[in-house]
Order: sequence, then structure tokens, then C-alpha cells
Amino acid sequence: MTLVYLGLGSNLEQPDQQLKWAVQQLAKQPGIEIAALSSIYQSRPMGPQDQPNYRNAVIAIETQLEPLSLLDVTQKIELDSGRVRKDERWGARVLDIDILLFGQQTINLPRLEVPHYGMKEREFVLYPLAEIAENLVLPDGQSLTELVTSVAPNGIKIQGNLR
Ligand code: PH2
Ligand code: MG
Ligand code: MG
Repeated sequence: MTLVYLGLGSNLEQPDQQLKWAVQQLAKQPGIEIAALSSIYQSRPMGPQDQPNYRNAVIAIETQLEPLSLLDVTQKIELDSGRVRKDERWGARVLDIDILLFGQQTINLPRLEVPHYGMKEREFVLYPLAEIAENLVLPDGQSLTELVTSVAPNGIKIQGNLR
């Protein structure tokens, strides 16, 4: 079993419900067990500003799946949510599930980069992650505490929970 952290995000079609639904879908999958849930956070959009605020959360799962099999599962759930892939970078979306960390593995494949390339700069990843994984150290040896103190909260606030 590998401990994996997933970042969840939504800013369309009842974002809180989307995040909760995503957790339910993940919990149903063979080979995936939910290990921890952060609170739901409200965050300002990164990227184009003419889009609604986001809801973000981070969850921990234990999985027997290989990284690319887990990616297949998360992408299927994104599509089942009604997400439509658009060309606009960082645009609005119904549901985004990002593999942030996969144990202590570093993965550089065309389909999958782990640790997630943007996670170290994003308050909406680091703050919820710190809530459930205080003592986490990244594969490169950097501590999460160090990262959190280096990234401004940018108005992020707890908005609810995933249950
Ligand atoms: N995701 C994006 C683009 N911008 N902004 C916030 N606050 N939260 C997100 O999850 C997010 C974003 C594309 O993945
Ligand atoms: Mg994302
Ligand atoms: Mg994504």
C-alpha cells in the first residue's frame, strides 16, 4: 500500500458538492481507501481572474494501484463529473483531481509528473495538506512546514468539511 495525497478543486456547478462527490467516488474504487480528509477551503482563482472563487481540499488515500492506474481512475472521475476539457490554461472547471504525492516517488512521465509541478507555490494545496500531514517531507527533502511558511495565504479560508 502506498500513501498518496490528492488535491481536489472545483469552481463550477456547486463546488462543495463536487468535492464531496469526488471523495465518494474514490472511496468506492477497488484498491483505494480514504486515509484522511482536509477541510474544504475557499481560495481565490490562480490564473484568469474572470472566474469564480475555488473550493479546494486535500485528501490522503492508501492505494494498491500503480501511479498510472490511479491517474486513469482520477481522470475517469473528472470526466464523469461532467468536466469538459478546454484549451484555456487554469480556466474554470467542475472537478480537478491532482496527484500531488505518491509515497516518496518521483515520477516524470508524459502523462504524470509527481510531485505535482505546481504544489510548492500554491496556497490552496499547501494549507490543506498541512492540515492532514503536518510532518510531511517531500521526496527532495524539503519539509512542508518550510513551504507553508514561504507561501502567503492569499485570503484562503476554511469553508466547510468533506463529510
Ligand atoms: N486550479 C486551477 C487554476 N486555478 N485556482 C484555485 N484557487 N484553485 C485551484 O484548484 C485552481 C486554480 C487549474 O487546475
Ligand atoms: Mg489542478
Ligand atoms: Mg489537474
